[in-house]
Amino acid sequence: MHIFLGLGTNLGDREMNLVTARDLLMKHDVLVMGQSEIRETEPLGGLDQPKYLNQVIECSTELDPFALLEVCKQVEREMGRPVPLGNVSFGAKKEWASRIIDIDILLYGDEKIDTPNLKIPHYDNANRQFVIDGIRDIDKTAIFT
Ligand code: PH2
Ligand code: MG
Ligand code: MG
Repeated sequence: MHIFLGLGTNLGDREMNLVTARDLLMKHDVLVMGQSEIRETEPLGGLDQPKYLNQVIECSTELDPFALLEVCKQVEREMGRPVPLGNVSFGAKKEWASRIIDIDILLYGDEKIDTPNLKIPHYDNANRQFVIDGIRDIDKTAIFT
């Protein structure tokens, strides 16, 4: 399946965190085929945090969406991101702590999934300029709804 993932980091060596995330995804059956420019962005929601580096990557994988979500979380853990306690709802701002790495599934082919733990497309794609610009770096024809 042809997928787009969003990478975000605002702690530590941010450039290196993006490299490490791409390398680890490749080790977990996610083939990285293309990458957007890297953008430095203000934290969403006006939070008092360091600035982020954001990048979109284009990948190919045989993993189904739920297995892919587990791989994203696995790579986040391998890079040392603490696992949140309990259930965190989408867009809950208290979830938005600074992070070494965040890997979000932005698009999974044309699939639409709406479950409590996984929403595809990502619920906030159309509101995040760094996501729109990142996908457009790779696919000039992308349309956001
Ligand atoms: N991700 C968040 C919260 N805030 N801000 C920026 N600039 N970039 C992000 O990737 C980001 C954020 C939640 O995942
Ligand atoms: Mg995110
Ligand atoms: Mg995330």
